Amino acid sequence: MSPDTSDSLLALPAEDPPGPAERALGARYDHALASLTLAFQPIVRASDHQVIGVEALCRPHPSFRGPAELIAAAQRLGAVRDLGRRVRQLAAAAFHRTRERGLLFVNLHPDDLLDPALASPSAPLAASADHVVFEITEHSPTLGIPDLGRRIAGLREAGYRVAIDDLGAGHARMSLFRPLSADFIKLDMSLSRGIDGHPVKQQLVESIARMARTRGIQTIAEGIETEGEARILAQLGCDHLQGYLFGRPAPLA
Ligand code: G
Ligand code: MN
Repeated sequence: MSPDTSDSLLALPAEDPPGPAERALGARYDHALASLTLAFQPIVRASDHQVIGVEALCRPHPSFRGPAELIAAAQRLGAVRDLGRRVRQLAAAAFHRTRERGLLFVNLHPDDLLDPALASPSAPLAASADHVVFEITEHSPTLGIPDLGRRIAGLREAGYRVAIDDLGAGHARMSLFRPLSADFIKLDMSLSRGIDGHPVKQQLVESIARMARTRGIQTIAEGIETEGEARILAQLGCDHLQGYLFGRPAPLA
């Protein structure tokens, strides 16, 4: 594993020599990175449930409990960009098989936005940029990214589309709206959950969907598990839906 250098948001301070625990984590992490796979979850149009694309999700080796734990390890090891590059390489390798299903949504860590390789013309996804949507999460580290608006504009100039991920999650601050021109907004599953019996969530989602539409931004509601949630979200003006009701994340057939 080659640690990230330079202006990473998350790299360990250089004066921290790796102890035994760090080295063990590093070995476990290296193995998980080498055996990393992706699962793909469909995103469907709200009006007729036609698949418009798939989201690529990390599926690490079982020595990590899930993507969040793998990302936390990468952060501790100062290797977040390595992980992001690996994910985009795997996504690119799967592209010819996801293409028939429309757009390919790929999650970025805030630190990936500082990686010069991200928007490079020789990046693995560059040739398919017009089918790729990068999901940018609203987690608070995003606040620390210099020139966030310019970096997002650079991705769009390189042909990618951009989604704001997890809007409405606990950590969300709506801060990404400020500099942003996005193509999609993804509403966190906490907004979808039980929305058919929750008038306040309905009002919130309806006003977000309306605001997005007037700006030419499409909305995707996440975490749909019931027909009732799907029906009301379509009525409230969400363009697309994602969740177990339509398909769990799964390897490509
Ligand atoms: O942060 P992001 O929205 O990319 O996270 C997606 C995560 O949500 C994945 O780990 C995926 O397995 C999970 N997920 C996807 N659909 C559903 C759903 O309908 N219900 C629940 N509980 N989790 C879901
Ligand atoms: Mn996502």
